[in-house]
Parts: sequence; structure tokens; C-alpha cells
Amino acid sequence: MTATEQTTGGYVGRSIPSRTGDRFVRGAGRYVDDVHHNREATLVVLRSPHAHARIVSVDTSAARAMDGVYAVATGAELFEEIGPQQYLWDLPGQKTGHGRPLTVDKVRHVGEPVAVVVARDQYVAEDARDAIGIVYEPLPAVTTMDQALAPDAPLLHEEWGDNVQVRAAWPVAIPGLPEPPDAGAALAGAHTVVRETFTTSRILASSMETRGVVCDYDPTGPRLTIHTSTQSPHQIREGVAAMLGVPENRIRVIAPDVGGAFGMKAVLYPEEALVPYFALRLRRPVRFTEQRDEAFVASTPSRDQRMELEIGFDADARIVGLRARYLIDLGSAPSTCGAGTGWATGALLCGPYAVPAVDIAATAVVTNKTPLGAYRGFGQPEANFPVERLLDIAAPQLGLDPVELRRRNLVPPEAFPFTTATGQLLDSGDYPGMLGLALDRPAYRDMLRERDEIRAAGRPAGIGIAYFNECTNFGPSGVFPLIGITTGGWDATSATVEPDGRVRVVSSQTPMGQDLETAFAQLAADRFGVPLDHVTVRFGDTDSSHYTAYASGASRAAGIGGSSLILAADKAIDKMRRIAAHLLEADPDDVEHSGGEFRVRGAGAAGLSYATVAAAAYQGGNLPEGMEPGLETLGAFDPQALAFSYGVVVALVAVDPDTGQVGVPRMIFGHDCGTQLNPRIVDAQIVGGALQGQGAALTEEIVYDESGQPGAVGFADYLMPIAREIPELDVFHTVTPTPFALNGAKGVGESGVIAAPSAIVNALQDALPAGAAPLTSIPVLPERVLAALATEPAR
Ligand code: SMO
Repeated sequence: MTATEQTTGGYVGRSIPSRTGDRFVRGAGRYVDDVHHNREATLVVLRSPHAHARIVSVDTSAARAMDGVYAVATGAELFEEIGPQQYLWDLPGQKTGHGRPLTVDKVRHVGEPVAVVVARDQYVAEDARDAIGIVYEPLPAVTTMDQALAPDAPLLHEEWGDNVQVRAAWPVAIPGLPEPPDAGAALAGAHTVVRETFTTSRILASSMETRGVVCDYDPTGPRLTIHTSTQSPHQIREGVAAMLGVPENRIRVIAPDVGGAFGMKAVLYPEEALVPYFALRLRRPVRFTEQRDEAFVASTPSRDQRMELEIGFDADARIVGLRARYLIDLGSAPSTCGAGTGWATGALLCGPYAVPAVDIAATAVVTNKTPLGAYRGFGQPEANFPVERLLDIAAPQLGLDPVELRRRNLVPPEAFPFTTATGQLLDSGDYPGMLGLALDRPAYRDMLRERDEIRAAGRPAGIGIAYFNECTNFGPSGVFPLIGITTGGWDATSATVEPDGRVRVVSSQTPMGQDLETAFAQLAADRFGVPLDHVTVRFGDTDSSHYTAYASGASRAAGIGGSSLILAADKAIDKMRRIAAHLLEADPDDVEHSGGEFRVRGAGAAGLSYATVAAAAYQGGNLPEGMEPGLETLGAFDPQALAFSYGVVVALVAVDPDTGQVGVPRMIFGHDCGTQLNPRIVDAQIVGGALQGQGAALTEEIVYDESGQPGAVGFADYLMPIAREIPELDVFHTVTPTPFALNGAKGVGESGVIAAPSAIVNALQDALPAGAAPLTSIPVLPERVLAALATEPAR
């Protein structure tokens, strides 16, 4: 036992070592693919090789006849068997399609599920899949947003009448409130207006663990136990129950160790319904393991927006208005949370700046590509890149340096709570203060020196800055229906003080690599006043965790999940106080709780330990009048409002003039997420996110050719940053607790990725000749860098 574990109190805010890290580095994690059942069969999916085609005929007879094949099915055969695909989020006015786990008449993207085989093992299943004969009638593919919007465009969903799934606009007029200010007039009267068109390319959250589903079948009931690699076990249970017509209480969904999710595993996938369907039909366990090449066409990518952005400034360089017109390429999806990411971009486009007037219009279009979904940042990197680039483009025109321009426009600390022109309530912070702190870091002096050294050695180098805030603690329940989310926004935790006085909490959040087990143990140990090793934390199982309205995502675990844990703990403590008072023959109001003991205030006598009180609670014979035995409580927390984390990123880039490759030797990351449960975890979230941002800025992209074939189906064509490309990262924090969570915690999960691409590209622009055209799209690939280096310096 370490010193840490013997003491009580003060765990929150300390970098307690991970409870799970040891298991993972030893290879002892238990992922979906480690879960096996007797007699299990393997399911594989036959996917469309075409981007857009009509299915003329399907011949499965040869596949069915093969030895070891248990079932083969097409979309037409399953149409009456499995209901429409269930989704998390349909925006107001969003056209829904006829999403089915297997398409019926037509394919709309390469990789769309067409048929399935269930067989003895993966090899037999794949051989049988190869034996399925399908005749397609190819249709013209829509592979760009411009094509999708052309008047004569082929329609993906004929009944829609066009290729637009949904539109959104800001400001949103609210009945009874004054008319929002007119951005058009503000821009017309502006001293300086800058405008550019920006693109943020399609990228894929490449989790180490691909998706996977295993379903056990228990004939008594019948009952289904589904292990799936997800961040949303309760939502998966809800969706599967609706699609299969099985009551939820006959389905148990378990998210075991999840090897990365990043929003990509937030929604229900077709295989998550197909696997339990066949388990029921075949009365045996069934498994599915996504292969890596499959992930590139079957798991949801994200971003993929093009924005025309215009910002007007007055003579003092203060923003007077912002106008944006943007398109988001949803791929073929009739409905996923991809459209939600596009909504978030508009709703959060003002970011940390005091923008008095906006005119924003978004159009979400469908094309013949893999459906778009969520990826860490959820629409915010797509908002941050245009704004932060345009500020850097504007600064010289306004005669200011980029730091001063930002300082003038950040929401000042005295303005909180601040409502943005798009209607978002920013809770708290000191935005300009963070800027100053970043530039005072010793690491910033090192950065300047290193930039000069690189330049002196004849290589281009530059420094760039970007500011951001992050919408976290997603909720509250009352707001969700207004934006088309039918579930609530709260979260629940149960707390049990066991008969021996030790504590077990079961959270409805789901860890996916962010070490919630350690952070929540710290929170619980402090609240109960018990040693850390007296607390265990469990997650990810719908049979033991309470229903939660909205799973792990949107950076809501620490603040919302943590607050529900506090409520559960306080209820348990209160019950123990009343039991202790009964045993001590005292008034409960006179009994105080500290250090895991209950004692009568002012009396010198020894207190009653948790073990003593718990033993009485479970024995049951000597409890206060009318009290139920046992010591288990439930806390459910619905936030009053969102919480906004914020921060600044400063990046140094170095360019290889021969190859055009860009390195990021240094980065400074200043961040405020309110109360930090565990700074080690917070920093790890920042580092991981920043690296994903580096990939988005410089190398990662899924391009489609004109026939709709994806250009990346593996890591040979899709380049993520590798270990030796990690910058020297100086992460620092300020702490401004949010008033809207009981523990003051704002989220941190997505902060790392939001502004890192903007800072890197701002730095790259700084490295290029002064006459180079502005960089307006990511990733900035080496050929683009070489072309820019070839431009003549201005003057
Ligand atoms: S992109 Mo996330 O899981 O909110």
C-alpha cells in the first residue's frame, strides 16, 4: 500500500497513477475480440463495391450450400425482420430515410452493407461471401458537394426531391425576445472586411481497436448479452430492442475495454443489430469483428465541410459582424449524428469571441460516400479552422499582430455568463489572461530561439497561435428536444457502501481509454472520506449501471457523470448519518461525518466507522423507524447549462524545403477545464487530441475519386502522426471551475483537437514566403507546401 492510499481526502486534483494502465500495457485488457462463447458463429458483411448502383439480383444459393454456412441473408429478406436503423439525433427539419442494416434496392456508397453470411468461422464466412452473386446496375455517382447541389444531380434518395438532408441558420429568433442584430448592416458599415473560403477534409477516427460485436444467446428468456465496442451501451440496447422487437429487459449490453472510440463509436451501427438478430434466429452466439480495411468504408468519418467566411471589424479592430455560408458532406447517410456535427459548427462558430451579430447558414448535403458521423471535437475543429485562419489573415490588414487582434476580441472575464450571437451561454473563464500566460512561458522563449536556429540553418520555420473554447458537459435535458435529441442530457451513478464499509460506485459513463476508473475513484474517495483503495468503480454494463440518457461523449463524464456520483455519495452518507445517530442515540443533525467516521459533534467519544454503520444497515434489525435496510443509492444529475473549457495553442513548425514535409517540433498548450479530477489524465487528453489535430492539419485525408472509390483503405494510404513526430509539448493549466457542475469540472476530452490544426497551419503560413497565397484547407500536404515555397517573396 502506498502512502497515497493510506491517507484520506485531497485525492481530487492529484495525478494519481492509473488503475487501468497496468492492465493495458501488460496486454491484459479484455476487448470485444477477447470475448468468446461456446458454439459461436461468425458474421461477415458483403459490402458494395459501387458508390451508386441499383441492385438487380442477388444469388445466394451457392453460398448457402457451402459446408459450415449457417445463414445467408439479403436486405430484402430481412426487411420484415429488422426495423429501421435507430439514431441518436435528428435535427429539426431533417429528412429521414429508410435506413436499414442491409440496403434493399440500391447502394449509395462503397462499403454499404448488402448481405451477410453467418458461418462456422471467419474463413468459411468469407469464402461464402465470395460465392454470393450480385448483379448491379451502376448509377452516376455524386462525389462532390457541388455535384450534389447541381440542378440535374442524380438523387440519392429520390423521395427527398433533392440531395439536401437539412439546413440550419443563425441567429435563431426567439419569440418574446428582441430581434437579433443585423449582421448584414454591421458588415456593410465595417471598417475592414476579410473573407475567404476554407475546407476541412474528411478524416477517420482510427481507434486502435476496430469495431466488434459478440452476442451470446440464452434460450431461457430468451435473453441476449451483447458485448460491443461502444461508448453508448444504453443507447445500443435501446436501438437493438426497437429494431428487433425485443424488450429492453431481455437485452444486456456490455462495453468491455474499449480501445478508443472518439465519437466514431457513439452511434448504433448495422452490425450491432445484425449480430443479435442472428443469435436469436440461429439460437447460438454470433460474433463480428471489423477488419481494418473495412473500417475505412464502414465506420463513420467526420469533418468534411467547406465554409465561406466573412468577418467585419471596426476601426479599433473589434469584430462587428460575422457571415458564414457552409456546406457539410454527410456522405450517403439518411440519418446519423453527422448532421449534428454540422449543426455544432454553426452554433459554436463565434467560439471564444465577442461577436455582436451573425448571419450563418448551413446546408447538409448527401453524396455517394460513407455516412459521416462524430469525431472528437464534433464540429468544433471545423468552426475553429476558418475563424482562426481568417483572424491571422486579417491581422496585418488591421495593422495588428495576431495575438493583439485576438486579445481585443476575446470575451472579457467580467462579461461571464456571456450569451453568444448564436445563443450559446459561455459560463466562466479568463480568456485574455490565458493568452498572456502562454507567451510568458519559458517554452515560448525556447520556441522563438529554435525558430531562429532553424531559419539560420536555411530551412523555413514559423510560429502560429490559435485560440478556442470547447462546448462540454453536453445537456441539459430541457434543451435537447429543441435541437432534435429525444433523450435527456442527464447522467446517473449508483453508490453502494458494502457490508464491510467499503465503497462501490457504478457509473453510467463508459471509459474508452480516458481512465475514468481512476478519476472517479478519486472523486468518490474524497466525497466519502475513505482511503482510495476502499473504492471500486464499475462501468459499461446495462445490467449493473443505471440507465443514462446520453452516453459518454461531448466531454461530459467528469462534470455530469462526476456530479451524479457526488449526489449518490451524499445520499449514502446521509443515510449512514441517520443510522449512526440512531446507534449513538443522538439527533442526526448533531452527527458529523469526516474521515470515514460518524461522531456526535462536540462529544469526545470515538466515532462509528463505515464498517460499523454498514453492518447495521445490512443486518437491518436496529434501524431508525421506517428506514429500509441496505446502503445503496442513486444520483442523477442534469446540468443547468453547458460548461465551456478554453485554451490557446502555440505551434512551431519546421519545413523540409526539399520534400515539403512539415514537422511540429514544439507546441505550447494552455488550458482551463475548471476543476481537474486528475491532472495526469487531463494532460493525456490534451496530448492525444493535439496529435490527432496534427494529423488533420498535415497528413490525414480520405479523398474519393470521381467514381466514388475511397483513396484510403488502410494505414499505407492514411497517415497518422507516429511517435517520433510528437512535438515537445508544454501543457499548462488555469482553473476556473464551472458553476454548472457540482465538482466544478468542465470537460477536456475534445479540447486537444480543436485548435491544434489552426495553430499548426498559422505557423506554416508564417514559415512560407510572404507572397504565398493563404492556406485555406487542411490537410496541407507536402505538394501544397512545395508549391507555396516556390512563390516569390512579396516586395
Ligand atoms: S465526438 Mo464525441 O464522442 O462527443
